Amino acid sequence: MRKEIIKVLKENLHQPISGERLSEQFGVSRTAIWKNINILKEEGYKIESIPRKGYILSQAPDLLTEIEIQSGLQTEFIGKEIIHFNSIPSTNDSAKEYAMKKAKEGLVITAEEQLEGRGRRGRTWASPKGTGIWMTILLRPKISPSQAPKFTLLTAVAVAKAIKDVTNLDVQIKWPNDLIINSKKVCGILTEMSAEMDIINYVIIGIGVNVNAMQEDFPVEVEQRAISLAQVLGKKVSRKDLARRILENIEERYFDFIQSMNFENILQEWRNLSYTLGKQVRATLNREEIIAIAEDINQDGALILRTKNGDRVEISYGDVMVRGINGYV
Ligand code: BT5
Repeated sequence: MRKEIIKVLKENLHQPISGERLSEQFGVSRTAIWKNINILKEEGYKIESIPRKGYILSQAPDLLTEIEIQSGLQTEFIGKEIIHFNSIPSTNDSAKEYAMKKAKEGLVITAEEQLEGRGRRGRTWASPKGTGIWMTILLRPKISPSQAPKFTLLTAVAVAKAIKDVTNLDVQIKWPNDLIINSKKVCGILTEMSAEMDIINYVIIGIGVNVNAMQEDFPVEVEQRAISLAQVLGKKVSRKDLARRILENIEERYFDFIQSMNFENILQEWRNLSYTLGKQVRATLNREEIIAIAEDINQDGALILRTKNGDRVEISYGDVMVRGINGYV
């Protein structure tokens, strides 16, 4: 009911809505309405009570809740259902549980804080409360499991563009899954899937964006490598606006890819946003370190390197270090 109350108040931003009207509309007592208004206030909604007139919403909090993300969301299926947690071990783990319980494609899990946020290969992802976007999207694409890595590239492009759309900041993509600004990591993506021989059961795309974190919010182990949008801009960014734009940008590219089965547009966007291509990189191949120039990526998201003696090498997973002005990043 609280979601519905907010909806009504949002539709009537300039006109107080009486407790009586709300109680009639929802078939509950005026005291029940009053109690719910108080809970909403505790959640951060600024609701004024104008004597003999009713309630008016003057400010909504920057929370990653269903109501806040959905208001103004222009998607057909991604984010039609959003489950929001105040605190959770990991939105990817939660999405997995819902996926196994037959949740619909497009479900989004969001959290204000993750206690066990995960990176790749057992690494951790710092997710301090209320400072970032920690969210996971569930998809059920009818394509072969070998195509799944494409979703990481697609998401990296979609998030980079969303950041540009909302803040006008230019972010670059460091292969395979980092978004960086000023050589520091502002976003990480963790794509996981469940599949059988030739079909995908589900893909879950976990996205972590440092939005309003300050240096002291990051744990010491990551503070040298991490950066937030607010740190670069010198002002706060609306997390809900950015989350909404991310969902829209992902859906647009997802439709484009699934309907055409052509990944070229996304690859081209990826190349234009790449931090890695054209630079010297350090990579590990068969336990041996190689130094090479990153030439391109292929359809499967593998990085194509050219070594000094002209050999062409493909790297499908792992990390590479990219040489920048201050050494390797
Ligand atoms: C990633 O892994 O970059 C994937 C991160 C995905 C996080 C999202 S949040 C929502 C969803 N739920 C989850 O549990 N996870 C996903 P990887 O490339 O392995 O990078 C991990 C490394 O990034 C760590 O070892 C740290 O060095 C660094 N790191 C950790 N937290 C960071 C942060 N908040 N900002 C920048 N760097 C961070």
